[in-house]
Formats: sequence, C-alpha cells, structure tokens
Amino acid sequence: MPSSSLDLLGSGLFLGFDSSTQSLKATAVDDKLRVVASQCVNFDSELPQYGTRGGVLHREKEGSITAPCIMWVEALELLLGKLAAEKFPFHKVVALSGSGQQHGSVYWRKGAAQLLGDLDVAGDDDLAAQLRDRAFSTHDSPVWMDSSTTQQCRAIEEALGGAASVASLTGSRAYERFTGPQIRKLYETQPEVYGDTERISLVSSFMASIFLGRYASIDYSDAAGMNLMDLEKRCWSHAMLEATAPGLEQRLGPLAASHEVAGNIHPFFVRKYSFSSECLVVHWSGDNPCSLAAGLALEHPGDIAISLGTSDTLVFFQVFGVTRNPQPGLEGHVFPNPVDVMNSYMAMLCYKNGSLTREDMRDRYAGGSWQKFNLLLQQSPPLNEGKLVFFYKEPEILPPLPAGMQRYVVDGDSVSEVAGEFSPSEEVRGLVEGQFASMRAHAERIGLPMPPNRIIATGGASANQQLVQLMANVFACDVYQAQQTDSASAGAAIRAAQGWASHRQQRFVPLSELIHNTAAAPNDSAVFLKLVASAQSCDDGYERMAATRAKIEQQLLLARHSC
Ligand code: XUL
Repeated sequence: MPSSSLDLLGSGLFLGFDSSTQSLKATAVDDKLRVVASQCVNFDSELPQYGTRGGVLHREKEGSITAPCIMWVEALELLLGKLAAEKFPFHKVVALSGSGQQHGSVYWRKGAAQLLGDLDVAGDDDLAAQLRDRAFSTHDSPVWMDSSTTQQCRAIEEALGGAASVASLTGSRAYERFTGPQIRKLYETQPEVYGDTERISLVSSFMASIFLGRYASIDYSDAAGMNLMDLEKRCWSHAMLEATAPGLEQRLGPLAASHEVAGNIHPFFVRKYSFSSECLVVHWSGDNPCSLAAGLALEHPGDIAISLGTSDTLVFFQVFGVTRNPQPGLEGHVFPNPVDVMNSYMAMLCYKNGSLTREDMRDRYAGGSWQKFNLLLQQSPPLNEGKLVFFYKEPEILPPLPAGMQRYVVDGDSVSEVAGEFSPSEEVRGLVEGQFASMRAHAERIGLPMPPNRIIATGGASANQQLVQLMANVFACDVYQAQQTDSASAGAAIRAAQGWASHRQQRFVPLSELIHNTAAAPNDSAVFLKLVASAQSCDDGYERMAATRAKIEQQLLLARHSC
C-alpha cells in the first residue's frame, strides 16, 4: 500500500557499505537521514594474510594490479562482527545498499550459482570458508588501478571504428581500467579461466550477490564504467560485446535500474547477525556515482562537485556534474546518474596535477605555508593581467600533456609565450586560476551547463577559503562544502533509503523529495551542505579565460602530436 509522502521512510534504519580499494566501510542512517553508526575494516592491517598493499596486489611479472575477491567477503564478516560487538541493531535495518570501487571484476566459476543458493545457514562455517575454494574461476580480481590492457583497448576501438565511436556509444573511449578491456585480456591470456566462468560481477554487484545469496544484476550506472553498455539505451551493446569476448552476454546477466530492489537479504545474515528477513537489498552501484550523486545530493542538472585532494602523492582531482545532455567524447566519462538513472547523467573528469602543483608552488614561494600561499594569491588582481601558467608535475590526463611548465601573456586576441618566471604572486594566481578555468572549459565540453547551478567542494583543500572563493568566481556560481566525510557509504545508505521508499510507494521517489520530506535539521543530516563562497562579479573575464586556455591546450596537443 503506498504511504503518504510525509511518511516516506517509516522508522527503520538504512545501511550503506563502501567496498573501496583499501577498506570496507559501513554507515547507517535513520529515517531523518542522520548518521547513527559507522564502522570500517582496513584490508592491509586487519587482513594481513592476503599480503595486500593499499588493498591491492602488484603482480610485477604480469604487469597487473588485482585484489583477492575472497578478502572482500572476509572483510564483510569482520565488519558485521564489529558492528555486532557494539550492539548495532541489525533487526531495525529495513534496507541496505552499497558502493563498490568502479571497474573491478569478479569471475564466478561454473556451479557457483548453486553454491550461493545452498549457503549453509545452520552450520558454523563463515562465508569465506564456504566460498573460498569453490566459487571463483580466479581469485585475482583486476581493479581500477590496473593499466595493463592498452593493446586490448586499441583493438576494441579499432573494431568499433575508432575511439570516438566507443565514447559516443558507451560514454567513454576504451580505458585500460574499464571492465570490457580487462575481460578481453582475461579471455586472451587465460582462456581456460574465461571458459570456466559462469558469471562476471562488478565489485558492486558481487557484494550485493553475497547479501542476496544469488547473482545480483549490474546497475546501469556502474555498468557505464565497463565499455560494454549502450549508454543511451541502457542495454548491453552487441557490437561492444562482440569486440570484447565470445559468450559474454550470458556471463554478464541482465542489467537493472540503480534504485530498484534486488531482493530480500539471505537467511545466513538473518541467522548470524539478526537482520530482519524483510530487509531489502537495493542494487549496489559504483563508488563515484554513490558518493557524488547520493552522498553529496548532487541531483539537479547543473550541479557540479569538485573534489580537491590534499595529499602530495598522485591525487586525482575530479570534477563531476549532472546533466541531461551529455556529450561523451575523447576525454572524461559519462555514467547514468544512480539517483535518477533513467533521466540524467553524471559526467566525470579526472586530473592528476591538482594539489600536486599547488603544493609545489606553496613550497617554492611560500615556505610550505598555505597562509602565505593565500596571501600571494590575493596580491595579484583577478584575471592576473592576462598571465597564464600551465604546470604539470606529472604527465596530465586532461589534457593528455607531458610534465612541463609554460607561461603565456594574453592581451586581447594576442597570446604570447614568455620564457622567464612571473612574480611569485602572479605564478600562484596564474596556476590556480588556470586550473579552475581549464576545468570550466572541459566541463562545458562534456555537456555540463555553464555557469553551473552550484558547486559542491569536497576533499581537504576545500577548507581553503581563498581557493573556494576563486572557484566561485571562475565558475560564476555559489560553492558549498559537504560536511560528510564518508560520502560513498553514506551515499549508499541514502540510496538504500531511496530504493526502499520507491519500492513502498510503488513509484520512483526523487532524491530531492526524500531529502525535503525527511532530512533532519541541517547540521544533523548526512546530506547537509554549507554555503562557503558566492561569485564576485568579473564580467565574462573567466569565461574568456577558459576559452583561451582551451585554445592553448589544443595547440600544445597538436605540437606534441606533430613531434
Ligand atoms: C573511476 C575510478 C576510481 C575508482 C576508485 O573511474 O577508476 O575513482 O572508482 O574506487
């Protein structure tokens, strides 16, 4: 019976998991979307028997990066055990869902469906003991960090008539870490393993399968990270399947909408952890879609999230945005939005040189102090009198340019390269304005409306007021900061709530309706966003700067390819 919209979430709890590269996390929210519990298992330190570093195994000889899929099963029981030890009320959970590291794949051996269906509920064996030696055709699950499939990517693109055709069909050109090229490599290099495989899951659908005790479908959103799904039609693309491996469709199973209920939790979890037998499992999805769409309430076309890492290692600097009109091309990725999977899309752009280069300049000109870096930023005027800095410490992904540094002065229509350094404050402003202007240009190219509706800034550097103010000015919109740190598992919990409400109401419940009708007082809610900066007018100066930077990038790319 559909209930009233004011009673969307009843009075139960919603449990979200995040099966990420280095750990498995859980976050529970209540009917007001307040976080009531969270727990985590770190793979390296708490499951040292698997010998992972950063949650993965570097197989130097084969040049691949994998993770033992059985470790994730063992981690799940460890995590549930930790929650049980602190008396988490499993019986109150009405729905659960999860997020998984994108692209990673699990290979179920022939007969595994039967094994899952026959899980021993009454005995003492844990799940890992029941599945370890019998359920998988290989224990090595290739993960997103693997980049050993260049040959397969080129072959797939060639079969489809080029990279642009693959991008427009699937949302991304063929990428090494994407699941299709990984499957093709497995088929080519270990045909016996492929032959012995009855089902292929993503990390997300794998974990959902464990909770269900039968194979879960891959959801539309995470499926877009495989180079196998027709993005527009939301079905497997026969051309992509054929270019990847024979007999693949039956091994992938049917696709599902991300907010749909996959089924009831398996009796194993009811007996061992006292879950209710009524607890629903909502399809799991990818970590980026969960984190950004649900965890940050990034739902409306025109919303953008920018994640600014702080570490000085290789941090990916990501821009996500919601759009109804994606333009998948040779750069970036497009996924169906998991909280509005039939109508809108998320675009994702990854950069390598975000914090890395800002930290380099902080150390060079500001003695390692962010405070001094911020003062330098303020000493030059907006638009930096036309001075632009291009600085890549590592080969960049977007645009694909080698490490290096170039400086230009723009005066009206004339652009001239300069040899020497600018002043410290011009260097700092030139770099940061340039990073945001470049993001603005790429975001527009992939189909994100400009200026955006709003930006949600996350990651350590989003606490830097000068940076977020400049971001607001360059993009000409308000910038909000997310308060929730575990946004992938919190996002999964919110997706569980959305799936449960949609199931009960027998209609699709939009995230905005859920948040509007249920969320607690702002400070308590997992989806609370704080306004941190509003745009200060600069006419169309930054719009022109973004266009000029994009032109210079094109020239640098052309020069690179003609060398
Ligand atoms: C996205 C990607 C990574 C993983 C991390 O394309 O490869 O962000 O999802 O878990």
